[in-house]
Amino acid sequence: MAFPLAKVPPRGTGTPLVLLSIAGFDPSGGAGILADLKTFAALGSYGMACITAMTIQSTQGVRHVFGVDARIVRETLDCLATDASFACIKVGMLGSGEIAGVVLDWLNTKKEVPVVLDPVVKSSSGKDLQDSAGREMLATRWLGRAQWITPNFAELADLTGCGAVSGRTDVEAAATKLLQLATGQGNPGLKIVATGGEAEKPEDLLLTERELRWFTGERIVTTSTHGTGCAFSSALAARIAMGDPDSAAVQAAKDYVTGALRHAYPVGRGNGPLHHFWERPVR
Ligand code: PXL
Repeated sequence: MAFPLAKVPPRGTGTPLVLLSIAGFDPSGGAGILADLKTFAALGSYGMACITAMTIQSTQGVRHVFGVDARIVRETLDCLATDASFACIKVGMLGSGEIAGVVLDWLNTKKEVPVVLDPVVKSSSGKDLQDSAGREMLATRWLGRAQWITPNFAELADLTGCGAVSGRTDVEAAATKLLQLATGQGNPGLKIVATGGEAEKPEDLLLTERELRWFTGERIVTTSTHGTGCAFSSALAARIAMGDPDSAAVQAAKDYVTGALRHAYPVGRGNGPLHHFWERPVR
């Protein structure tokens, strides 16, 4: 039956902010692009996505990882860019040096768009989500392109070669080293959020050229933590796109993730997802 024209709801008048996630696909929806797009939507933005790798996984862990053909990645990015302007681009799992190179080359043609890089290395279940060439490229070339980077403490150690990083002194030293590496790549303005959500006393460090600030969080006891880093970096991208000052963007992303952890619901038998729409409950 045709829908009577008069009953068609009016289209929204505001133009949404369009965000792009370049990341892996997690079919269980807790991490990767599905989590990113849910987060963008929860924060009122429109999300587009380019898949870099397919994973086979459930809440119980990652079984396999398959990279997407680099030509598909490049053409997807070119296709979307002829159509939309992005307010911010979030980059998550890249999977390999080859894909990391193709994505970086493309991003270098879009210098005006801020990039939030979540330097994903391993899944929480310990599976490699990045090969050694990709890890190398993150540390040696990507720090020159990202405006923001959101490593957890293990990723911070990996990127800087600092060994194990724990406690404020270590984290500040490693983040300072990361900023020096970025400066060496021509990017002294890199903004680093080192996320310490896994720690007993969760604390995140914001380090920029101008600011060193700790954000103390609340420990939420839950097993539904799969994709916490994806949600954080996507929420940060959404808030940056909205024009928040640095500290306000970090605090807002943190508050969003804390709420999504607190309201997480049981899905699957393993480490479940966050409740991305906790501020607007859905069944
Ligand atoms: O949470 C890191 C992560 C990022 N991206 C994808 C993942 C995971 C963890 O499993 O599967 C696609």
